[in-house]
Amino acid sequence: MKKIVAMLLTVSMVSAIAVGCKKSDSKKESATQSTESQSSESATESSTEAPTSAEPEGTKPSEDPEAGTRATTEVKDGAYAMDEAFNDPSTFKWMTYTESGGDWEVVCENGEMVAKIKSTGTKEYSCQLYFDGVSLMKNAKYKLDFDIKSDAPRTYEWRFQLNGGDYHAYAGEQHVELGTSWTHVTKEFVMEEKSDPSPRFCFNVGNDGSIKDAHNIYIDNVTLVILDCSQAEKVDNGPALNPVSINQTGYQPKDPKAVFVDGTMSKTFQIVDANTFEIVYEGELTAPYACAGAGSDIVSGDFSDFDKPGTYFIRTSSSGNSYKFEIADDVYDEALKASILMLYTQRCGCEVKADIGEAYADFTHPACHMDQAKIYGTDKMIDVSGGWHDAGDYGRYVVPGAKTIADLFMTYQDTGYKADDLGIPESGNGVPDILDEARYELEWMFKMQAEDGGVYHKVTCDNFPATVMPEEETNQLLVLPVSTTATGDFAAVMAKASIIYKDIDKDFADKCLEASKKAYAYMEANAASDTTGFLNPSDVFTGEYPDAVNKDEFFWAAVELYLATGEDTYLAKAKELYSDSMELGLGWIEMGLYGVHSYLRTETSFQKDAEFTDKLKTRVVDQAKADLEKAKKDGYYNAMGTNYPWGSNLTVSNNGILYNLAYLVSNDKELKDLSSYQVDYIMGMNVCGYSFLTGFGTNAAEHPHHRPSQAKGKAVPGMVVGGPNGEPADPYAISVLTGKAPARCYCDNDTAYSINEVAIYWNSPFIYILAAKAAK
Ligand SMILES: [Ca+2]
Ligand SMILES: [Ca+2]
Ligand SMILES: [Ca+2]
Repeated sequence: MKKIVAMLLTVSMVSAIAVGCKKSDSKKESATQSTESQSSESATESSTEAPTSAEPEGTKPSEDPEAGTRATTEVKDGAYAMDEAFNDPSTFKWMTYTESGGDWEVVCENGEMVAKIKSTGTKEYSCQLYFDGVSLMKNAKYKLDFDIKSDAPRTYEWRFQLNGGDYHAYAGEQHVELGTSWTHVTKEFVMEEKSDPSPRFCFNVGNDGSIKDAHNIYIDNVTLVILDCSQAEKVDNGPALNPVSINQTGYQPKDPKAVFVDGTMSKTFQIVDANTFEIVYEGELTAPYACAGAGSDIVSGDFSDFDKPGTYFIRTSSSGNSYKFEIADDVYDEALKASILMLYTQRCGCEVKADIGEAYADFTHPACHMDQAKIYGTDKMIDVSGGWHDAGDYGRYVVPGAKTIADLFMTYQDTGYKADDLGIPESGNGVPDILDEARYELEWMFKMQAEDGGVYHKVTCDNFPATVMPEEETNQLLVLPVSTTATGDFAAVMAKASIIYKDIDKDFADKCLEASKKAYAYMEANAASDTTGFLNPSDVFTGEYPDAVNKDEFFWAAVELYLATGEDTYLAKAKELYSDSMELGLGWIEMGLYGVHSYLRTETSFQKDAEFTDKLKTRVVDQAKADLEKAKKDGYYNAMGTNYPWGSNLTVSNNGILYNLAYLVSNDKELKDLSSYQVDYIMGMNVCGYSFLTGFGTNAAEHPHHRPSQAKGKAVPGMVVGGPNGEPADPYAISVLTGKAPARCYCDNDTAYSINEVAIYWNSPFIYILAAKAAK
């Protein structure tokens, strides 16, 4: 994943920073995604008002001594929402977006912003200068001013636009004539659409249809002043939070059950029957204690011993009521089914049908991405159809695909979930549908293996598509180079598949084992010399999944091949690669726990080295128990403290897998309960008061960053959104969440891709912990 770094930058750094720096946690994205789908700018301009009035051309008006210091977030008439004088390069915060052949450099020099354009590219926004960090309020009247000139006559475009979705303009002008002497531009406009806390202001100075030669454009004194906000609608930051949080879907009678209250006033709680309003249970709340993630004091209660089926809500003595919830044996059936069907709806290269249920009727689509893909840097075309779309985009990436498959395999192994009636094309074939779903991805992965055994990192177009359904993404598909992380993951997951499918389809299992061995041989020859991992070429902007350490992937592969073949050389290699400093991760960067899990969950006859077995077991149980102490202390049974990374719900679910594994090897019931609480957290027992599973809960995420959901204006059900991100990294989230405590950094907005995207591998660990909780 990549993110924009918000800090003081020197101007020469701007281009590099706009591409971002590596972030070592859960989710891929690149800063360029914030400008993805620029091509859809068919600008329904909603601004009205007077045309640009240009002052007499000539010299730039002399600068106000206060210029550059007046910007404020205050909302009042006369306030400067933007005040950019470019007199101090250390505070320069404009960014660049470049595509389709644009080639340029932007600097802040001599008190001006200078765009040194070498090539204008092919599109008007091939060279885009942009500024994030203002907001526009509905019905407010604004005045924009700036000075501009160019070395060579040309036209340009300026606009305030929606920072996501179709990127349409709120206000702007196209084909504005620009001469070689300074022009002062003044424009008044009223924001007529709903208030937007994070629009983007930009100058598009790429291809204007005429100029091709290198030239410079100079800009200065960019200001935006609120002229009249008497009728303005202030920015809406979402519904008020319910401070009383529970699993909004509910509980099975046997489940542990907890209520958390954000606030310290309440001393007691009651469970109220939602139909009869009868009080059926009364309990005490704890004394207040500090919740680090929420940055506040909370109280909590336990009602694990209340197990009577029905529909209820919790009433607290001074903090109001919780949302309704149910207690029933089958309370998770639909949620579990939907969280698996999410993967079916992500299928690429086949028709997706509505046989799985009415809720999916809007999301059917014909087979997509069927054209041959070009191997990057060559003219060779290959068929790589199939697999799952990764996330909110339509890329297909081996690394997260392998994680998703591995989670489904562990679900099959550890929870006994074997439903064969989900409605997917393979339902009723006698094979558990989660294995059929996993096989759909495995069949695609075979196509991603090169002849030398190495595995291509990903197949995507060169950039993210607009907000369209998958069959409408028709740009050239590119197969990106082999990586050792993809190859290691492939070797591991194929070996594991050969075990899982041995008794289901022997030929398929054999094919998986053969592919695994080929990939493993590639790792033996290449893993040690690869110290950088995969990085995007400069003209590819889709998810990178960068990971410079392949030891954990290699370790996992060695363990799985040992278990698949019984050959001691693989075990020896696994022990050689293992170290106590290897993180027990299930991320996509750290995959070590997959190997540890498989080893600890195999038949004891394979665990020949008792010392090694004990070491792994102890690490897993110790780590889970350390988390248990943290989780009890911090509230919401969450052990993340103040570290809520991008895709924190992945961390929550991965933690839940670790806790359940620790329970399976230790039989410590408290660890099983801790895993169960991670499900409750995702489904509503969190300080945000949101169910992070679309379609389930009174207050569930409804606006995920997910193209089919955005295109249809409703969310595919059963998707886990990324969740709170203590370092918001997209303009919308930065705008509405900056300054909040990490556990509260959530907003249900589809442009907030660093908060509210979805991904196959965010669903898959949730599938595991929900299936483990629901296991009868
Ligand atoms: Ca200046
Ligand atoms: Ca089946
Ligand atoms: Ca790794």
